[in-house]
Amino acid sequence: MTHDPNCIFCKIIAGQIPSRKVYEDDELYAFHDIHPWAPVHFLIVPKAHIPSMAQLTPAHERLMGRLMVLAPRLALEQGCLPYPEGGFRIVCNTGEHGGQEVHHLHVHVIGGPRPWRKG
Ligand code: DGP
Repeated sequence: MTHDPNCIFCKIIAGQIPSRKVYEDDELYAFHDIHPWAPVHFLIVPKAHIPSMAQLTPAHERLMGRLMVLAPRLALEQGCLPYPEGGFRIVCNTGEHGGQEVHHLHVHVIGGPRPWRKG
């Protein structure tokens, strides 16, 4: 599995930097965002170091499908109320113009009662 020793999220996945884990399996890791925008705010990342969505290829379809199917399950477990009264927002910042700060592909899952700080 690809790993970048200088990547902060690779270090979190490897346990070299502490995180508040939400979920883990052999391919995916989820943890609470250090600067939450809303009552529920966690990140889901592939364990493999993929810099952003811009590097995805058809070989990643199954992995990204798993990530997207996992998101609503974890959102409910983390306290988001069910659809349609509750729900959540998915954000995947990509590249400089997309506002991406950490260059390890991650999906923000954001929810809880509004208003939120951002969005
Ligand atoms: P962005 O690249 O802009 O999509 O956002 C990166 C997010 O990662 C940002 O909301 C803050 C979060 N983050 C950055 N460093 C750490 C860290 O060391 N631990 C945790 N839990 N979150 C982090």
